[in-house]
Amino acid sequence: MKLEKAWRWFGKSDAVTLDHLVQMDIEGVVTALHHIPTGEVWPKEEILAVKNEIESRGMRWSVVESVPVSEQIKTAGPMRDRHIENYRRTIRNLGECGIDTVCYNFMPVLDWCRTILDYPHVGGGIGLCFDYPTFVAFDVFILKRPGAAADYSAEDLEQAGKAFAAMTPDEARTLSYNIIVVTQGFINGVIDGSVSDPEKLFLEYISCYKKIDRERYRSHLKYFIDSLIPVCEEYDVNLCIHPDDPPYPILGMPRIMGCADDMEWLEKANPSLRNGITFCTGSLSGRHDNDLPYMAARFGERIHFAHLRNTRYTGYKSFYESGHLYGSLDMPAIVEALMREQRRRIAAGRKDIRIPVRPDHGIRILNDLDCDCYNIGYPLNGRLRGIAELDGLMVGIDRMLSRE
Ligand code: DNO
Repeated sequence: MKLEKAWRWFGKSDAVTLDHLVQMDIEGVVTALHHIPTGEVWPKEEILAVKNEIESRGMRWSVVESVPVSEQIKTAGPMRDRHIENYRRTIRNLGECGIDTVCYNFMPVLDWCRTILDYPHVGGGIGLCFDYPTFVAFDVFILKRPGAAADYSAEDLEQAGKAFAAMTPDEARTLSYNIIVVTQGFINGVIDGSVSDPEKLFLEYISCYKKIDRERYRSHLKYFIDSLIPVCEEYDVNLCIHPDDPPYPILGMPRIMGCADDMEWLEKANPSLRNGITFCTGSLSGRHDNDLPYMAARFGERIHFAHLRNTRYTGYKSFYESGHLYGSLDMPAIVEALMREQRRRIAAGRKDIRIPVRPDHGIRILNDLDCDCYNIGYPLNGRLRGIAELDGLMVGIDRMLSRE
């Protein structure tokens, strides 16, 4: 048995249609009701409409990515309990419609973060990159976050100074807009293209974290999880947290889901297997000391969904996205660990043996380069190449395991 081949679909506005997914042999669709504002309940009729569209083509709505967690919940603001109650109602509605896996993240203000969106690959492809000195330059010299310089070493600041000096004013503006808006808007980020001064609003959001350190932030995550797990248990829904990307604190705010210690904390915080993990290899690879095959095996029982992609390290805390199979990560060892976990679940008689995997991001190649119709990081050909590579890998590992 292989892991379920899944694909992120952004709904009716996506240039890659559900019919395309059928042609690509996709089994599971990963999607969300992107039009519902964060904090509000997802109505059952709307969930069912999307589910029926997917099922009428012989696929399943395999994972919700994501039901976004509001800043009120993350910062324990005055609307926290109301938003959590709405989240519980959404889980209940999803469960009643037979949708059993919900991905979320608990990253403050920003979701994923990339500094270069057109990193050149051999032969003309382009992909995404996180360059740490460029990121520090954004924080200290462009955004000018109060107190930012104190968060970095002299060496970091020197490198950032050089990166900033090499930028034109236009490049600096684009960098900031890419980080705050372009990479966030289409995934229900807190700031979309409609505001007149995104940097000002961004700084306001960041300032809400002034008094929230790592321990306090963990307590906010625990409060959220403890409020949801009883509903997840009752309605058979697996909740799975997406790791921080990159997996360490940025912009002076805590990030608490980036390594094995954090996952151990999660497990202890609420031992229910409904309290699960989205195993995102690309995000976790941002810490060079993360041993991903070990983590996939160690936390396997609560991994309900995986994002597979590779990266190559270019320097201290810096990397570029190198496609799916090849790069600094040992992808065969990671996939083997997940497939062994699936076999363990079958042997143990567990019901949730499906582990959907989606090709995460992709390099823009071939005619991806001719159109701007795809969301940043989500081109058609690059991801299709990724799922094809991963599928071949799974066929080989399945054969190997069945001979043991
Ligand atoms: C970026 C994605 C993330 C992810 C969320 C999950 O491409 O991997 O935006 O969907 O963090 O909540």
